[in-house]
This record gives sequence, C-alpha cells and structure tokens, in this order.
Amino acid sequence: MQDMTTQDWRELDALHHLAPFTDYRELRAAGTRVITHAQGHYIHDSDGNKILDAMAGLWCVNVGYGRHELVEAATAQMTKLPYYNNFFKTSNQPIIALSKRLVDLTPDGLNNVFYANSGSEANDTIIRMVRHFWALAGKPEKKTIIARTYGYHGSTIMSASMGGMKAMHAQAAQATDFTHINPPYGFLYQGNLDEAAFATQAASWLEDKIAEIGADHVAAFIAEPIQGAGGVIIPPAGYLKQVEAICRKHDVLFIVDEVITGFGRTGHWFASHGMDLSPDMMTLAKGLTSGYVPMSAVMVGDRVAARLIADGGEFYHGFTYSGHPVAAAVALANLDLIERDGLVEKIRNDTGPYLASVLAPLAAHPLVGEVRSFGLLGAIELVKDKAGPVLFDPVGQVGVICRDHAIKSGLMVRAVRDAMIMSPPLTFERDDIDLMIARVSTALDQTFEDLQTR
Ligand code: PXG
Repeated sequence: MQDMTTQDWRELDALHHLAPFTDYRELRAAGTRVITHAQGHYIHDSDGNKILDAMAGLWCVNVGYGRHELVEAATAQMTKLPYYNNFFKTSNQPIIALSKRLVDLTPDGLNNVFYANSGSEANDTIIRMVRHFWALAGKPEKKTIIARTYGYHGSTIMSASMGGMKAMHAQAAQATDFTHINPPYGFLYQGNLDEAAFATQAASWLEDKIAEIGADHVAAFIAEPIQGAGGVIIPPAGYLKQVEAICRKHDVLFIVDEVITGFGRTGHWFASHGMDLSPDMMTLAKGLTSGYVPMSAVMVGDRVAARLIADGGEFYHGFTYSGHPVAAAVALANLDLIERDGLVEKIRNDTGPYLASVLAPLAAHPLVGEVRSFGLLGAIELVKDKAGPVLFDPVGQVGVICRDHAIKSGLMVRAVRDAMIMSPPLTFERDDIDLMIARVSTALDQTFEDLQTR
C-alpha cells in the first residue's frame, strides 16, 4: 500500500468505508480528505495541506498531537500488561490509580467510577444505573429522564434518545421515557430579559416539565454545562445552580455530562467547579485521554453508589474493555501533562479571556449576529440580518459555506446550524488564537462576498 496515490486512497475509502455521521452518496461523489499525520496543533492531509486544528480533533485532543509522554505511557503499559478484564474479581494497577485520581479531581461526593469506551456507552451506563437505582429505592415508576433540545449525549439508541437531536431520533433512536426541554439558548430565547431573569426563566422550564410529568415519574435531569455539539450554547450565569435546586426539591437526580467541558476546557478542572454544582453523576470521555485511545467514565455520587453497593446485587452491565489498563495509563499521563503544563490555570487566566477579547470585534461583521465564548469554547452565529436577528432560511447552508472557506484557508472549524464553532487544544497559545481568528475572519469575508453574488 506504500505506493498508493491520494486518489487511490480516496477510491478505496469510497468502496468500503461507511464513515460516521456521513451522507454516503455525497461523500463518495466529492471524495474524502485523507489525514496522514498530525503534530502539535496541526493536522496534515495526503494532498500536503497543513491545517490548524481549531476543533482539537472532535473536542478531544486537548494536549495537542505528538505528545511523546502519552505514547510512552501506552508503550510501557502494553509491554507490561496490554489487557486484562475486570469482570471476575480482578483489577489492574493503572485503573486503581486512575480511579483515585478522578475522585480527587472531580467535585466532592463523586467517589466511585465505572469505566467504558465512549461517551455514548458511559451515558447508556448512566441510564441503566439511574433506573436500577430508583427500582432499588422502591420507586420503579421514577423512570423518565429529562434532557434538552440540542443536547448531545451520544449515538447508541439510548444515549441518542436521551440527547435532543431530532434528526437522530428520526432514524430509529427514540426510546421511551425520555423528554426534552428548551435549552438556555440566549441567542434565540432571551429577548429583552437580563441575564439573571433569563436564567430563572430557563430553569423554570425544567420545573414546568417536572410538574407536567409528575415528580414521582421523573428519574433524572441531565445537562451538558455548555452544550457542545448543539452549538456551544452557554447558559446564563446561575442557570444550572437553579436547575440543581429544582432537582433537589423534587428528588430528581442531577447529572452533568462533562464529556466536552471536562479536564480544563472551561478554565476549571470541570465546569461543575466553576458553576458550583454538586451533581449526582457525571459523564467523562474525550479529554480524559486527549483522544489518544478511547476511554470514558461515569463518576457515581455517594447516594447512588451506596444503594448499588448495599442492595444492588450483581450489576449486570459492563464492556470487555471497561477499565482497560492501556487507556488508564494514557489517561494518567494525560492528567500529568495537564497539571505539569498548568493548562487549567492558563485557560482561566490567560488564553480563555484572550479568546473572548479577540472574538468580540467580530460581532461588528455584517454576517455576525452574536459571538460568545467560555474558556476555550467559542461560537460565532451567522445571520441574514443583524436586526432581529433574522436567521438564514433554510438554516445550515451558510454555516457550511463559511466552514469550507475556513478549511480551504487552513483552519479546521465546525459548523453547527449557522454557527462557526471552535474548541481548540488547551495548549493553544495566544498566537495560535490570533491565527485562528484571522482565518475565521477571512472566511467570514469570503462568505459575505459569496452571498452578495448569489
Ligand atoms: N456527551 C457529549 C457531551 C458529547 O459531546 C458524547 C456524549 C458521546 O461520546 P462518544 O465518545 O460516544 O462520541 C459526546 C460526543 C460533533 C460531535 O459533531 C460531537 C460528539 C461526537 C460526535 C460528533 O460535534 N460528541
């Protein structure tokens, strides 16, 4: 396969590979981009393009590419113990060490960890644990889980049903006992309310939903502190704190999905710290290993864990690779790097505020309805008319035009509806942020020009 050309790779890919979240006919007509290698903050393709990765892979390569410490941790662990299961009264040293580390890093009260391989599996685990918990508590009718429109919790049938992506539900992923409320999406719903009033209003949507279903049928509420795949939706200050109080009042478990927001991205180890939350359970994945190998985790709070341990009997759930020693070794090395490089503090005190400051002027661009950021998560909403604002109709096309201009100019960003989304590696320096913003600005100008001639 050494002498294959890019065209050969494309053709072979088109023959056999069904990629995730892909329109196959469209991709086969257009041809895929073959990524060959990556270093630091750049990915390289087989056409020789070098692209600044403003998405950290898919919100996950938080320490950047080519970190030899992670490679060495994997190599050493593979040499010593590449695999052993944790099913039959066995465990392994890296997973024991990682569990202690995660318990120490996450908010108080989350003292037990269940491992899986993806965010989807972790959320499936949560769904089972939550329902099992209420059954053990003698309230099996407490089954419904409330989540939010545009929430993303994964792609297995259960996690996609829990998520709020309608297109996914339409493709055989609408299990029962899930329901959704509107997200605290200020750009669409805030109107003339100030931030505090909007926080209270958005939180009241949860209380309304609990009243509608009846608290004795509601098992849990789950939320991403900042909705990532849904478009970097940043809640008004205090919203989740109010939501947590509503959960407590109605005896509904409060769950946070920190798959994207965890491990420093928001300038705190976890967004829950910055927002002063004490969740009953927490989903972790992506940045846990910086994407070098798959791994996810469910942090289980004391209330749920105590019940499972005391009364649960055998928990009939787990995966071949639950608690994989190589993934655990990589996760530990990754946490070491985040600590050694001071990435959490750097985002909180330097690069996070810097990103906000250089994004702000883009709000003046004729295409831009709003810019927002939180730590190293950023979004630029494109609009047809700033007054209103008036969205494009149909939604989604202009975002793709802008994203494609950005990629052509050497910047990997993502479009969600008509928002340009950024979630760069946590190792981004100010000059990487400058280059990212310069390339996004150029893409905005090019998109604006395209629209004049359309
Ligand atoms: N929770 C959250 C908050 C996520 O962002 C998952 C769970 C599921 O994780 P796995 O590892 O099963 O993919 C995610 C994943 C996108 C995109 O287009 C985002 C994700 C996955 C795929 C695409 O932005 N997030």
